[in-house]
Amino acid sequence: VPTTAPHLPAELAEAVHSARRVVVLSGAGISAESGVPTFRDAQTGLWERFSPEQLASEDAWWADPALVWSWYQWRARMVRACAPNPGHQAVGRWQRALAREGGSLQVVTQNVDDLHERGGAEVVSHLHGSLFEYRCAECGEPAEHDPGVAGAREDGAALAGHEDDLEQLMRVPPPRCGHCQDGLLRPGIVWFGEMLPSEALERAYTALEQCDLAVVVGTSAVVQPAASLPFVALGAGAAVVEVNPEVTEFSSAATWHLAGPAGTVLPALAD
Ligand code: BJW
Repeated sequence: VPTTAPHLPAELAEAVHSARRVVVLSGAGISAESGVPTFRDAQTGLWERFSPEQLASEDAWWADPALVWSWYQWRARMVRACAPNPGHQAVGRWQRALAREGGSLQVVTQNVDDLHERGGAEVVSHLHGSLFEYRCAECGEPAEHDPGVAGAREDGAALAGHEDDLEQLMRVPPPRCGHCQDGLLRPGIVWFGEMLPSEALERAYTALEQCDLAVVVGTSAVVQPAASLPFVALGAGAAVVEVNPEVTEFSSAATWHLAGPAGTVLPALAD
């Protein structure tokens, strides 16, 4: 994996230079260099250590709300302790530069962290929700305050040694909804088998249909419907550059594949 800025092919450099409407479609890999685990990477991926069936579906929630709640609280604490990396920051700089020139850069992310925002970029679409938003599992009302902090241990570090062992995870029952006073609050995450928020998906389709360059970064491109979005850009005649140290399901269709980490390659594209 190269750690020095890549030399961009001349045609790609020209496409980047002339692009006025850019979309960055990101996945977990853009946050990997911040210390946030991806899902499917060998050894370090969350799904290597935890079972998605036990944690990331509605069935899992109803089977054991305290386990699912506590696992997401651990994830939220872990993300809070991480900082945006040069990849997130490059996206923010590129967005501001294009806006100054009358263009636009729209960020569509599958990530449930807030590192794009903390890296200085506005996000038009969080396709899979957020670790920091909650709603009632019964009445659907969003929680007004982040209930994760109250009653939860702030010392994420104390749990760090046990994070790969659900038996050791300190179980905190989910709080009740302040609106209906009955249902339990659940994480505002899109689990397997759930529909994506329709506005977020519509904004993503619109952005990709209208862009002249899409950058697909840090995603294995296996989870639908997000994995189909790069094809929307290609179908609309846009060039699509993939940034990923590994070859993915999408690589053979990409206009360019830049094999390197986001924190090195995105600054080379943005600056
Ligand atoms: C770097 C890097 C560096 C590393 N720089 N890069 C068959 C059966 C059942 C269901 C389905 C089925 N076929 C399709 C489905 C539907 C299902 C699906 O797609 N499943 C597939 C896995 C097969 N999709 C859904 O269920 C979606 N809903 C839906 O379709 O509704 C309609 C429907 C309903 C009922 C039935 C069927 C359809 C919802 C999907 C929600 C996904 N949610 C998750 C979990 C969120 C919870 C949580 O955070 O805990 O979202 S899954 C997980 O994967 C997470 C991610 O957003 C998502 C994508 O992962 P991502 O970002 O690509 O990460 P990785 O780890 O896969 O890849 C990281 C990449 O980074 C790698 O390529 C690395 O190389 C790279 N990398 N370091 C750059 N430094």
